[in-house]
Amino acid sequence: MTSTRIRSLVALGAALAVALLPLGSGPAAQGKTIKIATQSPLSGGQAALGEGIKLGTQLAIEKFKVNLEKAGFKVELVPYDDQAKPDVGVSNAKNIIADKAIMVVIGHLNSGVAIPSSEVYKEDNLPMISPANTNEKVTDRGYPNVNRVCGRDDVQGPVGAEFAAGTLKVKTAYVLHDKTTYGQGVAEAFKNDLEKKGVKIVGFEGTEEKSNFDPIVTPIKAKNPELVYFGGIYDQAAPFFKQAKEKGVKAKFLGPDGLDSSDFVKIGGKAVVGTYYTTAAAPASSAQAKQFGEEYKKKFGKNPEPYAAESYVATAIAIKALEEVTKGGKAPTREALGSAIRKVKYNGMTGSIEFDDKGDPKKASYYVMQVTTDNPEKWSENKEAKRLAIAAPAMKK
Ligand code: ABU
Repeated sequence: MTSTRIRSLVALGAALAVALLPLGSGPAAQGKTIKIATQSPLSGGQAALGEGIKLGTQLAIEKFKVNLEKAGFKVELVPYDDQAKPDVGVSNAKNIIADKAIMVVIGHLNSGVAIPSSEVYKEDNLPMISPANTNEKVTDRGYPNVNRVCGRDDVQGPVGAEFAAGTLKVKTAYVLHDKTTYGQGVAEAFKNDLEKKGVKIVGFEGTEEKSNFDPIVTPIKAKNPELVYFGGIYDQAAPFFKQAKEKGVKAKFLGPDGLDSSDFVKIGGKAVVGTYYTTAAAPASSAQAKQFGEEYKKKFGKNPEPYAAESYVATAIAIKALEEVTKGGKAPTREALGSAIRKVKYNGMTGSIEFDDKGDPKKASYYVMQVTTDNPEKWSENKEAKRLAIAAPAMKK
């Protein structure tokens, strides 16, 4: 056989191989792995919510990766444990941007971790879609790679204040926070709005205490407020409210979405039944959320924690955008994916989502809930007292 004939046969073989690829695939796609990272606390006191972020993402990848696989890509989840610590989140973020197969991060749980970590993602235009970070600074920096599918604390705080003053009709409140970007931020937003509504703030302080709240509870008891608000997360809020109740504080209890976890009652027990909380996580009552809950329980043997559904939605949006930028089997770039994510119009479990120019959903839902049972298995049955859809505030100049 002449060398010309051999070259022709090789060329024909290559052409046939390309022709046999699935529709839409191209040489760039073959064997390429697209990694989707999560960053959330997978260890420590906030692991219940952090694991939900990982598992919600996992479920969405398994459900929606089919088109990317048909195009020749492998799609993989790479979960990172940020331990709810800013320095760990940043260190993980450096490893994440170094892995060029990682195209998007779904995370974090804690705004105080998301904000510095996303400074690192920004260095390489790596898109992040947060399912749960509510502090306004997450998106108010106006970064093109940073998005969230949930609401914001400069709305959530006032939603809580309106409920406290308008519905509970309290006249006095004591406001405590955990000194984090999130906890202090939402507590200030709540307090400022409550004051405007004429409610007297009899105390405002921050604490990092996790177990012995005696020195805090004693003065609160002496001031006898009608409401005690805790801006922080359930692992700290639950023991605080439990001890306050057991030591005779008669106030109503209220907090933000950091309380929204079945671990709140696992830790606080009967003492925290009746507590009110605002949240930006959709309660598991809609038909689609119920179906998600069933699929999640079947796969993982447990109920989804709040923000697992939002993680699923964030991942579905990321995959929709990945399909767009890999059309024709093109290898995706982080920058192209970031632009495509901003353009996605998504309609699913938590409603319709379209991002504004800073990465907030144009409209987000906020809920006021009340804890109805100390059974963690029944967290999804908590009573919905109020539901509001509110437009994202414009970018602050
Ligand atoms: N929004 C709930 C989780 C706390 C945070 O945003 O930091």
